[in-house]
Amino acid sequence: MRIGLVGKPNVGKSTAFSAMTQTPVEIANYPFTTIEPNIGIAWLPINEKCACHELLNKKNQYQNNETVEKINQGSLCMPNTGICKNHMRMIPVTLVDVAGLVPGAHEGRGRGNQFLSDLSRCDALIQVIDVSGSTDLEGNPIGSGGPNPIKEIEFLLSELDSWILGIIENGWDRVIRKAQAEGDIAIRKHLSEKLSGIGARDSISVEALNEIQRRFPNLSDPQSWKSNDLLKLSTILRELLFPISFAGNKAENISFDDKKLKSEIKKLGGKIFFTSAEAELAIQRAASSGLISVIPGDSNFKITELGKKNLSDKQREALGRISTSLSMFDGGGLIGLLSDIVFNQLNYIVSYPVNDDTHWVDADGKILPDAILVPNYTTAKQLAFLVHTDLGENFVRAIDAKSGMTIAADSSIKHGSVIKIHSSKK
Ligand SMILES: Nc1nc2c(ncn2[C@@H]2O[C@H](COP(=O)(O)OP(=O)(O)OP(=O)(O)O)[C@@H](O)[C@H]2O)c(=O)[nH]1
Ligand SMILES: [Mg+2]
Repeated sequence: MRIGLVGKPNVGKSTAFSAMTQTPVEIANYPFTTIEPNIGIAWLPINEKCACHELLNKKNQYQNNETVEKINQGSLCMPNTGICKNHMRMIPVTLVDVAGLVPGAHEGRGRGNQFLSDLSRCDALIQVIDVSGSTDLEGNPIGSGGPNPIKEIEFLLSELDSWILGIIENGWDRVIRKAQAEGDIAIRKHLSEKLSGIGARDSISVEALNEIQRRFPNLSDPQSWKSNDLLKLSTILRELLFPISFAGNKAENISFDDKKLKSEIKKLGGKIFFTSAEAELAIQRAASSGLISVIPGDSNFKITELGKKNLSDKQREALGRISTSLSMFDGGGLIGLLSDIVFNQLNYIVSYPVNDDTHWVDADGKILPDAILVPNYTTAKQLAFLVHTDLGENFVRAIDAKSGMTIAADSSIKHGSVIKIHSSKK
């Protein structure tokens, strides 16, 4: 899973990146602080209790004090990557924080749109917008009175469309000549080839060509399309390739009507979460220093023993104020937004492959070592391929370890399922 952070310069993309990945990066109050992309891992809590909670209940039915001892640690998992604490299992999501984009980037303004290729292979985008009005459309600090964030959204979407248009327009005349001999298949091939460079799935060209026909039933045959028709196709491709959500950042100083903004963004087909990346970063830094403990996506914190010894009254007060300001926003801030994208919008689910469906362990006895993100409706056999090609090729059947039921090769697996895959190869 790969999510790109985009937006005009100086809105807080890198601050959001740093808060979510706990990686220090350059942050400053002027445009184009970031030039080379920052790439890092955000740990996203699964949106339901980890499977180890059910395992614990199962064990408690049959066992005694030894298990109770482990309850205190709040987890039974031995993850290969990430952690599980209080039955909250974290999964990795790659974040890409790119350079700011200004209107006219596709014509080479600002940093141009070279960097957009850094967004290749992203499954979705988060556009960070400035809802405090403290920057102009090019990211220059202006104190207050900045443009309506809807303008930021409109220009960014149109720059993305122009970027995709540039990709598919390249070689279009040649393809049209080819299509006169070979038919529309030449167009499909051209689109697939061009778009594979930015990580598009093979079926994208067919999906987009079907969609353009549905939206514009009177549009001429592709062979006579002009640039403005190709732009319509680019918009559809952008929507298919890069579903986009919005972080209304600097929200502690919001200077626009939040309800109006929400409904305007809804009309554009998106969803906004109000955030304060700077506040989240401050909380995160205090947590990384061991002074406080926080639950991801929660604005509350607890002062640790170390914090009790080292935090001054002033620092405690400041953290308290920050936490209160974060509690004003619905939806769990940046992690809430990430969770919404992964689980609600992209509709991914989590599965725990194991080697032993009684004890839910791998070959080395590690409990629930892997929690993997897969698209909803992934079949048991597809899951086997994702775990290992060998397992997919020699697939016999899968067992749902929670229910003990067999899952047929082409049946979908469920969110939170613990799966043992039987293969014909020993
Ligand atoms: N008030 C306020 N300021 C913020 C917030 N998030 C970031 N900032 C500030 O906004 C400025 C820009 O932050 P960056 O994270 O560097 O912005 P960016 O979008 O990555 O900027 P470029 O890399 O130049 O495109 C910095 O001064 C941050 O401290 C926020 O939630 N509230
Ligand atoms: Mg930046």
